[in-house]
Amino acid sequence: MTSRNLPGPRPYGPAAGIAAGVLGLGVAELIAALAGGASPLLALGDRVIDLTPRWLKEAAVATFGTADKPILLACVALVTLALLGVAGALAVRRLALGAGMLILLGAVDIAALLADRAGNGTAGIVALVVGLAVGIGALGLLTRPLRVPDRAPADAEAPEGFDRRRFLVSATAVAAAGVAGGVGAKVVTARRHPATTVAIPAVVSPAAPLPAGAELRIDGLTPHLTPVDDFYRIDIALLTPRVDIADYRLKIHGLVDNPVELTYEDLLAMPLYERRVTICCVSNEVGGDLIGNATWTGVRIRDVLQRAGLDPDADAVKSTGADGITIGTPLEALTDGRDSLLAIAQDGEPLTRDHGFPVRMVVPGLYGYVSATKWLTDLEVTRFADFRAYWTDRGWSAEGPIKTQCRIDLPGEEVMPGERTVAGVAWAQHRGVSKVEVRIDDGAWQPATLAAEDSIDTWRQWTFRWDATEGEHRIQARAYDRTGTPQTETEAPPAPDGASGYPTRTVTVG
Ligand SMILES: Nc1nc2c(c(=O)[nH]1)N[C@H]1C(S)=C(S)[C@@H](COP(=O)(O)O)O[C@H]1N2
Ligand SMILES: [Mo]
Repeated sequence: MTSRNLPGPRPYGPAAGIAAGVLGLGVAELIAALAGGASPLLALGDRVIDLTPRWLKEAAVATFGTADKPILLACVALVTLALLGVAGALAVRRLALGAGMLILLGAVDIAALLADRAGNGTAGIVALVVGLAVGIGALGLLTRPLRVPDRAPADAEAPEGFDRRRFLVSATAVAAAGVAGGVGAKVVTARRHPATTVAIPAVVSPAAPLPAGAELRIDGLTPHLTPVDDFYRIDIALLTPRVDIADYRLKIHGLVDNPVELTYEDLLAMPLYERRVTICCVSNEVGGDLIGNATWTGVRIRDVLQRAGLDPDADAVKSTGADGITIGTPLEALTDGRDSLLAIAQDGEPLTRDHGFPVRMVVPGLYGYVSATKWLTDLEVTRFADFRAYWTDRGWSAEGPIKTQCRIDLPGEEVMPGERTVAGVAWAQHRGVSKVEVRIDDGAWQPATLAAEDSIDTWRQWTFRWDATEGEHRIQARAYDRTGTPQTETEAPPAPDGASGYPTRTVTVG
């Protein structure tokens, strides 16, 4: 009494598994959102990010750039759906097998929630357990009419008397209820964090006017100031954290005389400084674009640290973001007089969520992974010997001064013969760029013309006139910092402390 007369195996089992799983997940997401806990799905994605080995993460960033996160989420979703399908197929044979598979998947997710970086996993776990129970119940009901006797052939997935229409209607309804739960979770989360408008008070120390000639205005050359919308974004947050200004607290503690807790208003009431600083990512390849220059407004970090009073034994600050990241910064870079800021605004507007709203760190001269903490919630004054930061745990250097580098933006890969403009940007934050040289086809190094210097904390545009002759040519550039040291010729990958080598552009002239 089997379905031998039906053509081939039917997707009913997998469909039932996916529908039931989607319902369970939707229920879990909704309850987690209502309880203000971590999202079970995103926790899974976060764990995948944390466990991804360095080489794979670099390859992902290199291949997909900023699209690496949506792609990762899509992969997690696809794998989850596939496993739910397997659970459904198993449930057709025996419900306990399918239920066991769902419990296994739930256990993996619970492990991910237990490791929630922001320590917000408990409510998520409760939500997941409820979702799991609902999912198993739905799996049982959906697969009941499909369950085949033990000795039935393997391809028999729809016994006689199975009402296909009825199954499709109920499976669709179950899956739709799950999707509704997920949408509901999004609505609940958005409601809990209403958009707030913030007025940035007047600054006591505005940025110096941009020197004439710092922006060369050449088509195709990177502009001196990077618009917020074009600013590179690198972080481990699958979903940018939503931090409410009303509940915002910045804790300053550790090796201090008196721990301090500051609200957002407290920060706004302190003297505000406005500075242009170029920040960049240690993952930037030679010639890459994980770098940007902006005007930041904020409180000086040393002013905040002074309010707490520093223990002379301290040599580091461990900062924490609302995404749960920890970042270690040399105390010296925060107190030696450079413009290290707790920024609240970028280009005069409150920070965007992508770039760290409401408060982030900006430290001239250090790669972002050791200094530029977004969604900042905690500053612990400590010693490098006493902690490990998120990326130091993953093989990156504990300290990350920016390496002198430059990039060739122009010309394109194909040009006509004649006088051509070679141009780009060079950076050596907090040392300053003093010289850029260009060589063609391994010839002699020739000086490029530098744009006016904005400050030693910003990059500098440069240009070079090139008499392009027919054929294929190789253009290379190198920058010097103000100590007279040229950038390193030896090629090195981004890990563990920043890429080096000369940027190269091959151009076909003709
Ligand atoms: N909270 C938090 N802050 C963070 C990160 C992060 O993952 N989480 N990434 C850092 C890295 S590696 C860089 S390069 C800069 C990038 O800042 P941006 O995204 O505003 O350009 O932020 C830093 N601050
Ligand atoms: Mo970075």
